[in-house]
Amino acid sequence: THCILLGAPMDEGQRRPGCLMGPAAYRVAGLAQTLVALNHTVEDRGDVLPGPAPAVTCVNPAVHHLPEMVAWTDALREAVADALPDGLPIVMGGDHALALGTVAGAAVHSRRQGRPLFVIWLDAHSDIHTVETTTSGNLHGTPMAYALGLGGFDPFPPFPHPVPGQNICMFGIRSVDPAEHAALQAIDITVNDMRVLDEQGIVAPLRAFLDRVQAANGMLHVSLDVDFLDPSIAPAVGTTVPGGATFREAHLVMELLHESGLVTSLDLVELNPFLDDRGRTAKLMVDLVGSLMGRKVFDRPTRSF
Ligand code: DIR
Ligand code: MN
Ligand code: MN
Ligand code: MN
Repeated sequence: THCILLGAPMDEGQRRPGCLMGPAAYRVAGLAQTLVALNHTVEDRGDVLPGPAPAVTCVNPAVHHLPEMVAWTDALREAVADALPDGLPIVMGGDHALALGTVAGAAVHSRRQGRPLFVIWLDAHSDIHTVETTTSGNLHGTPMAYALGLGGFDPFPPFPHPVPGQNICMFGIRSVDPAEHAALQAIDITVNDMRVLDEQGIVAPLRAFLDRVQAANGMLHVSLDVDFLDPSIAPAVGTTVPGGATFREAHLVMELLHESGLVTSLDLVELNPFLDDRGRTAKLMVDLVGSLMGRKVFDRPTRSF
């Protein structure tokens, strides 16, 4: 696979500074070298540069850094849509607000290909606030609602080709605000919260979704938030929530995604290197990308997904 690295050094989607050092941390932790060692080719296109922030405002006074996020959304949508014809874009964040742009870019490309877009959201949070419902004002809590084409995103360009709820699958969810709960109830969307993983494990729900992606000849965007992982193994994130995915669960997700052969784009979000413990979270994220891109101990008989 030709892997295209794109840096998104931004942290205006939440309030704790530091995520903008994420792209540098992934480079230091050896993301490119890991991919090359797995016989992939790597092209680091450097950091995406947003245009000037437009003069936009919104009715919700809690929201901060709206103009900056509109500029990032435009720049990242174009960067991802430009990269997809050439290979597999891996966007190194940056906080999760970057997915406002990356999923939009994937949607532009999938429409051009005439193939449906599917999204896997690996996160403690459902990130399904609109600009109007967010009470924290942190736009990293909004990209799912934008991708669904929900209203309440007036200052943003309309989402190119909204992703139907049935094409979205969330894993690891364990922190949902009241307005998000209402949104999730109103939409046909698969939310595998931690209770589902406790009862069924991660394999059955993931395979069920991947079967649907394959049957539809879909493209698959994976958005991996560091807080999907349990804070004991991934401390470098501003919004830790106890009870997250274990080391093995996370690697298993990545290994199954690799075996499916369906992944077409990837976000790595919310890494805050300032909060890390000797780079262990950055290294874990790089190792998870290794599993996603084919690292394994032994080959296993392939299952037809
Ligand atoms: C909370 C936290 N739901 C909010 N969200 C996220 O601020 O809207 N934290 N995404 O990582
Ligand atoms: Mn700022
Ligand atoms: Mn998130
Ligand atoms: Mn999160």
